[in-house]
Amino acid sequence: MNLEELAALHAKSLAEIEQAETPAALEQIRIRYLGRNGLLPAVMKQLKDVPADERPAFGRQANAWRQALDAALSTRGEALADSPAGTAPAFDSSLPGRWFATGAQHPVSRVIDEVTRIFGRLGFTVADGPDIETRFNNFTALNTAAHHPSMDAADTFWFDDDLLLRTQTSPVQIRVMLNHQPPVRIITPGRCYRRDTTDATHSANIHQIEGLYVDTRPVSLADLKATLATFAREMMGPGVGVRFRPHFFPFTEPSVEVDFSCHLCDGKGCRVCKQSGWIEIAGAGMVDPRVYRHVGYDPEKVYGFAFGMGVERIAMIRYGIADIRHLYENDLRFLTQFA
Ligand code: 2U9
Repeated sequence: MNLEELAALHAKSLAEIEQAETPAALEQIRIRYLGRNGLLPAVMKQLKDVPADERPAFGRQANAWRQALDAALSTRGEALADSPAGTAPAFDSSLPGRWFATGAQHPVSRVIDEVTRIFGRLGFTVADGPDIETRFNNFTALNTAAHHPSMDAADTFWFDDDLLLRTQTSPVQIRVMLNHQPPVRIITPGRCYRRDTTDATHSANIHQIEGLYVDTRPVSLADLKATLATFAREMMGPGVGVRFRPHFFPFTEPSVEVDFSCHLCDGKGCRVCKQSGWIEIAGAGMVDPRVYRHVGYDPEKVYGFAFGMGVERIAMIRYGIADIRHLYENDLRFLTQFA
């Protein structure tokens, strides 16, 4: 082979590469020229037969060819990979689909799901009811005094004298007791409405989870405490502390407020627990006998406890959210953090 023939082979090989239609065809060309038994190694082997005065030029030309082959193969290879014809087969219906992470569960839904799961294991089923309620279900049956300030138009959204947007989910439990005999063991997650002015910790629209257990066998405050302590451990881990402080609610007697030890400082005191080491999580108590009378239960024959907690509050504590408004502004940069 002489220099001219080598130049011709060089040009032909580049033209073939340029015309290759698929990655497979390109690979065939690569093997033909650069493979172990390819033309370029064959040319290199002939180098010793080239007349001595032509040899350096021939060697340089052969090396230039190798570099040109490498460059042309990689350029054409990239071009074919980018083009649809290069990704044969274009669509393989036997491959599993790709999962696109397009969203995340809302922190409020996450808390509701988790609390529901925990109480589900303790035998509680979920009950729900309408957002628009009657004065009786929302206030009267819950032993709210006739002119209690919470019924004021400044605090509650009224439609007329009787209908309102429920201010808590307790009316759901009233409905269940009106329609079912004990035992009743339910939790009621749902939306509630209050005429609150919105700020970092208040919103006119919040979610609550309330629970109710009523039975004909004795149910005591000790059962309530054990149930909420179990809930605390399931929610926060085995090391959490739980304390009960006496309180007053119209619908329970006796009543307590329930605190969990602060999970951020382990009870030592920090900004979140306002240096107290404790975070208020729920209210609870033994169902007031007057509530039983309103739903037709005999207060001498039934025993029960109830509790309630605010979902947004728990979500904020749990996920370190400083402002309740973040939960309702639908900013995906915020919401997708909770994937
Ligand atoms: C019936 C009888 C009693 C539900 C209860 C609380 C205590 C309570 C608040 C917690 C934070 C509401 O979101 S919050 O502001 N709730 O403190 N709720 S006992 O008691 C009931 C419910 C239904 C028939």
